[in-house]
Amino acid sequence: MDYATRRLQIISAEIGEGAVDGGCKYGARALLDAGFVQALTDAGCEVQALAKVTSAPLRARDRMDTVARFNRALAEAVAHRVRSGTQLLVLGGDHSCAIGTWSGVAQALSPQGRLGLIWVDAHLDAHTPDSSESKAPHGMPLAALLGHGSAAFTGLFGWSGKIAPAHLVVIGARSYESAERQLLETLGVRVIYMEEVARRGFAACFAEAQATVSAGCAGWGVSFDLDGLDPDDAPATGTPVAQGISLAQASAALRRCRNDPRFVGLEIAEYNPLKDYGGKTARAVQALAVSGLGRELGIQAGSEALIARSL
Ligand SMILES: [Mn+2]
Repeated sequence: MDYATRRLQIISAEIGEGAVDGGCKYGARALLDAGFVQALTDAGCEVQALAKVTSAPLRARDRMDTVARFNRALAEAVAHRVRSGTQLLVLGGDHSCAIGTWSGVAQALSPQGRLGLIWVDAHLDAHTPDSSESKAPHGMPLAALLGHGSAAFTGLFGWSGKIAPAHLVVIGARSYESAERQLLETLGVRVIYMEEVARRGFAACFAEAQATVSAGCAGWGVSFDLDGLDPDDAPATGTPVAQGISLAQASAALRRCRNDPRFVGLEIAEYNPLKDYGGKTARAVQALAVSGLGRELGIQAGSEALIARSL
């Protein structure tokens, strides 16, 4: 399957219940209202359809249950679209949506092989309900995708371990608890902590990650938590952490996704429009999406101009 030549489908993952502050639920809608589709169209994408999955209000349900139900629906929507050969952009939503996004992709790819994933994040998101103090599900999606934690998160489509540790690379981590680090170390996941990113540059780290996750997999994707970026470039995220990846470096590196026939999709999570005074973070999201998914050939000149314009 050559995903890079296919049309692009955008799925809005409208969930905020996975976080302490629920503002990310409105992230996708705010981005689309601000001309996101036009920016992608200008970058040569043929945007085919816009789907939306929305979490049910909490009311009587507990948070874990609301997040699990939402992710089952999201995973079905994602799997359906990946099977049809389309490339995906999932707009969060708090990062608990990654459970549904990548379970759906893994399920759709499973007849051909495994899924590879690059996880850009300030956090490790590798908590289980036992290790998490806050109990917030957006701190758990990576553990869930690796098969650890609540069965309602790990067991979508009746199987667990949607991502094998060898097919995962985490980049940018700088705020985490020891139980999370221990879980990932025990599993042998390659984590490129922020010190290493600062030393080597994001481009080199991303290139290494791309080589790792695309080796021996049927397709690969990127889950980009905006808090991986420096708060100077993306202040309006669920949980900002200082000393992050610069937007310029991230945008440049994401261009490596273009024209890779096995790049199945990009997820961008944790945009909180309620904190986005002036729209700076929305422009950052747009720059990342255009960088990763833009279609034009003769990339260098064209995309530099596009990115400059969208900043
Ligand atoms: Mn995250």
